[in-house]
Parts: sequence; structure tokens; C-alpha cells
Amino acid sequence: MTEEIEMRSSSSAGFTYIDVMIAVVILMVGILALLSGVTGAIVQSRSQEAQLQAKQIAASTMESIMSLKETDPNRLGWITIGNIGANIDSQGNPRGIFLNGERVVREDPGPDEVIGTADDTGPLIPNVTRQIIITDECDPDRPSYNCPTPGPNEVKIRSVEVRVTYLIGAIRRQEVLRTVLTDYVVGD
Ligand SMILES: [Ca+2]
Repeated sequence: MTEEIEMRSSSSAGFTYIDVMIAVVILMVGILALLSGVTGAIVQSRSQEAQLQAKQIAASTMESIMSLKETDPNRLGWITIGNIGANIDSQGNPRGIFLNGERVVREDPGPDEVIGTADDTGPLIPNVTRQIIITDECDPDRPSYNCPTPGPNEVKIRSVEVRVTYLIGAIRRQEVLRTVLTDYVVGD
């Protein structure tokens, strides 16, 4: 009887050092797994936010370029839809207004109310750059001076590409929008 009582008391004598260590390790593994899950979710949500912002910048830039076609031709209009140095008139004067190369992005379109030009103003949007590439396309039926077979017509078709590059940590990602704009009116 005495022996039985002694055995019970020794088996329930409490946790040994090893028991505690094992429990701590199991707890740590659990906490680490939880933390890595939370961190992963935060990174993913930030990455989705940055992607959404890049898409919005690309879309608003493209809209701004497209709406330029409809503006007063005495102020801006179709002839200004080009990169700086492009869209040369008969006297050789370039009329394109969009900045060349990969540029920082500012929040306000500036006095000309057009996004992506030299007068853009306001705070910089961090970790984002934008490139606007506007290319004249040849219309074989109405060739322009810069076509393989040159002709006297004004350029009527331009392809537009807007690339918005953004950073997720150290990783560069890009949102690209492309469209083709034409300046035909009935009768052309
Ligand atoms: Ca502007």
C-alpha cells in the first residue's frame, strides 16, 4: 500500500525540465507559424494595394492622353499627342508634349491639365515611375512623311503605351496599358 502511494506521487510529481522545454518549443513553433501567416497576409495586401494604385495611374494617364484628342486644337489637340521632340510640323517644329523615358509620378496634372507632361506638379507618388511611349503608325492609304513610302498626309494613327513600374520591397513590377488612337473624321 505504501509502495503504491509512493509510485503515484512520483509519476505526478510535476513537469520535468525536459517537459517544459518541449512545451516551449511547441509553443514557439505555433507562434512563429502564426506570425509568418500574419506577415504574409500583410505583404500580400500591400502588394495588392500597390498593384491597384499602379493600374489606376496607368488608366488615368491613358484617359488623359485620349481626352487630349477632343480638346481645343488651338490649345492642344491631336497634334500634341506625341513624345517631346516628335510630331514635327511642316516647318520642322516638334509639337509632342509627353515626357520621354521613365519618370517620377506627381499627383497633379499641372496647368495644362494633362497627365505626364513637363508641368505636372504636386507631391511625388513614392516608389512609382511612369513611361509614356507614343508611336506614329503608317496608314498605307494615307501615307505620311515618316512612312516607308512617304506621303504628304498628316499622321492619323498613333499607338500609345503607358508603363507604370512599382516596387514591392525590392521587386519591380509593371502595369502596362496599350491602345491605338486615330484622328479620322467622316470624309477622310
Ligand atoms: Ca501636365
